[in-house]
Amino acid sequence: MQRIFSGIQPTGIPQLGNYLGAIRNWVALQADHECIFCLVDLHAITVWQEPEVLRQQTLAQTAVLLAAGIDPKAHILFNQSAVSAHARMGWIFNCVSRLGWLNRMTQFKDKAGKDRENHSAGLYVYPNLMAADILTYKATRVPVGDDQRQHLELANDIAQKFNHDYGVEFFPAIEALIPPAAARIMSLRDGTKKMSKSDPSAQSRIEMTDDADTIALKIRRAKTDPEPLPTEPAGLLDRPEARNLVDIYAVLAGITAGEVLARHGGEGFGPFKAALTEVLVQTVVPIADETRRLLKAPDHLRAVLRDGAGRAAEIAEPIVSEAERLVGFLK
Ligand code: AQP
Repeated sequence: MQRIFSGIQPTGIPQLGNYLGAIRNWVALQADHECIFCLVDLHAITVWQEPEVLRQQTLAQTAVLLAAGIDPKAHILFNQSAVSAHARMGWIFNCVSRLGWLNRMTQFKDKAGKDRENHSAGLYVYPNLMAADILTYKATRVPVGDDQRQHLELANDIAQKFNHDYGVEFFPAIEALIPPAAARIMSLRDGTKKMSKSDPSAQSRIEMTDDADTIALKIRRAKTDPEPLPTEPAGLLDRPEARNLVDIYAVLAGITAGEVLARHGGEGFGPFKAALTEVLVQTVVPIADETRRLLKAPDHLRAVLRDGAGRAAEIAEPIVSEAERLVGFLK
């Protein structure tokens, strides 16, 4: 059975993009993979996090993942900082990875913007730690959204360079599992920007804890253009907001964008948004309700993470110890 590693940052409440691009896929992969799912709190602090909020968000994300169908007994769910192997492997990879490789990472450029000098060194080396997260478990498959493709290519480069430098076949090749549909869900306020849980505007995203009224309001307010929906997908090409809403509908209803337009093409956004709200409510509200129930028992959520961290460390420790021996650390 192939081993999967995937992570999500506890930087806010998971949004629809996290769910459709990652979490939903994680749930399905549990059937035929050995899965390790991680709340990557070391990554979260690459940008400022209020300490108490970070703790709360770690628990809230745990609740959303359980509510969405992650099985913490059959698989492993834990928070990254609880397993020291990540930081140890991350440091080794900081020394294997090249500045030239990191300079090409578009996520750093997007997140740092023009104010590059004022961002943490952690944000810059983030992809090295992400490579460490995966390779500390010698995971071979990584389900991620399309936005993470470049980081996974870098992880493969790091693994290959490590193997080459130390003359071993220690780390395996990693395969990105990117869902064909829903690879990138865009902001409800700007169809050219990805939906993000840390976007300052809560109106830009559907959160996986939103209730039916909130979803309806956010979709009613979602940015669109004055034209009715086209009848063919080609008509969506230069209409990013319309395309995003059609894509979201298609993924949730399990149909193609063409099929959505066969049903709704020619309609104004009013009726289409009502139909979209209905499919969103069907998916999001049961998860939101279950999340609220689970959040009433924070001790249970902490116990789930503690148990997961113990089992993750059992896998990670021999691998990181061997990597440390290979680089020459005295044991
Ligand atoms: N808009 C998106 N569409 C599709 N997939 C997405 N993912 C995130 N946003 C979208 C996927 O969710 C997984 C977990 O992401 P993350 O929390 O580790 O970091 P992120 O990609 O930076 O997500 P956010 O929501 O944008 O977080 P912040 O605002 O903190 O930066 C990944 O597999 C990602 O592909």
